[in-house]
Amino acid sequence: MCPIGKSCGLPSISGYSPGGLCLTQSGFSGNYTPFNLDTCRIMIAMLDRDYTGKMGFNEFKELFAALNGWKQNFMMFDHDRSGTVEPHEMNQAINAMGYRVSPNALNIIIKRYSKGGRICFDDYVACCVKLRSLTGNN
Ligand SMILES: [Ca+2]
Repeated sequence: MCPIGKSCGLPSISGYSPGGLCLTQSGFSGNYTPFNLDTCRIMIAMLDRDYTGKMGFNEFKELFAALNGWKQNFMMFDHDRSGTVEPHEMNQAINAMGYRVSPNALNIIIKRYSKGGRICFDDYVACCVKLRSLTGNN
């Protein structure tokens, strides 16, 4: 099964998990909303160092490890278990990842990634990818 989604056209990676794994299907993200294609594209762009537009198995493993970390982080800071991270929770999460951002930068991040003041896991991951690329922590 394709790790990204049926419509992405990428080759499938089979045997990685029972029944395959698809980032756009629920399951990986648990109770949270499955990834949308935009987030998937951002994730692929982050790891596609040879610019082939495809994700190799090692790149996929790296993404999988990063996602697990972000998911644990997300769940840890979603104190009220709302399935979303609110601005004050986001501040703690960003600090925990080792980033120091100004209040102004935090406001911009929240404006960019939240919907109605709440950040869902999907957008949280997109934000993590962005922070990672901005800080050159690739
Ligand atoms: Ca919350």
